[in-house]
Amino acid sequence: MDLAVQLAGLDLEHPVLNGSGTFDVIAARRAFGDALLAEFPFSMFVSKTITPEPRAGNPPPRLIETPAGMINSIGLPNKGLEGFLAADLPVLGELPVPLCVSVMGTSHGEFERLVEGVAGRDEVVALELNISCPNVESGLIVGEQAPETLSLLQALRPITQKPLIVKLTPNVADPASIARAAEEGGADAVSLINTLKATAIDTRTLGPWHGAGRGGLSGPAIHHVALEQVRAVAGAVSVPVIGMGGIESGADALSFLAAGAAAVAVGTANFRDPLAGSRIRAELETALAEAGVGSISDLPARTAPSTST
Ligand code: RRO
Repeated sequence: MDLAVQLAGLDLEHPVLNGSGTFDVIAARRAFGDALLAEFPFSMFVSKTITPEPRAGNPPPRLIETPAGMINSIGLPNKGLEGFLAADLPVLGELPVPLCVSVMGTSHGEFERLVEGVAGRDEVVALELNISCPNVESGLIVGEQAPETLSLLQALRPITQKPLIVKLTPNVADPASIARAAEEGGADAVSLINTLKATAIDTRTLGPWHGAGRGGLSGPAIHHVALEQVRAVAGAVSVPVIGMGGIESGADALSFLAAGAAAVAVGTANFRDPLAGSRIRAELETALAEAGVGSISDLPARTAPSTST
């Protein structure tokens, strides 16, 4: 079956991407060698989020497994913009699929610097704006406020014609209102969900498990929350939606497509099996055939969006 999709003007071989920060492609390349490139699990690679300056990330412990999921508190360790451009981009640019670079700033100025630094590079076909960070000027978390989201997009949209994909947080009452603000500001696509705020307690110390005190829950535990948010957002905007949250199988991926997503991203499953994306893509083909769907273009994201929220 032809699984090709068009996403924000990009032609992708199939609809399975990775969630930002869930697949260390440089380590995977070391482990799997060129076999990884010959059968790359994703149709576009989304980088770990980068910030303007280098960051060490949060103190350990950073991860805990939970029933059907995990809570991470990684804290954005990265080399910073200059380090990323010098050390990581040349390696990511050799991948056999288009590259989307994920960025996060704490002010319009920081975001502008990141978008200017990344968007001009030929290796980069799209940018993901991770808006889960507090704005240092207003103190508000950008992605939790529609006006903040709109004004950020209005500042960034003139800088590049490359697709801007806004990564939405699930930690709001009405994600569709944030998605609409992103669309109004000129976003080309939205992706959701990021992790749900979560806490684990270390019952030996009675304090928080994570070094940073709390984290974000991902994995199958959040799958149906994500599906509901994707359904609501896909019904509220005309731009394509990338759905993610606990995808473990082709049937899970198909559920997101049926809920209105144009593409899906595999996240937590990559930690257990770096080739999960390839398996899920193969299973998606079978699941589509079993559902009697002859072509991916027959799915809801390609028809008029519904107005229900
Ligand atoms: O690095 C992290 O701790 C992190 C990020 Br930037 C994010 O967007 N979502 C998440 O669950 N963890």
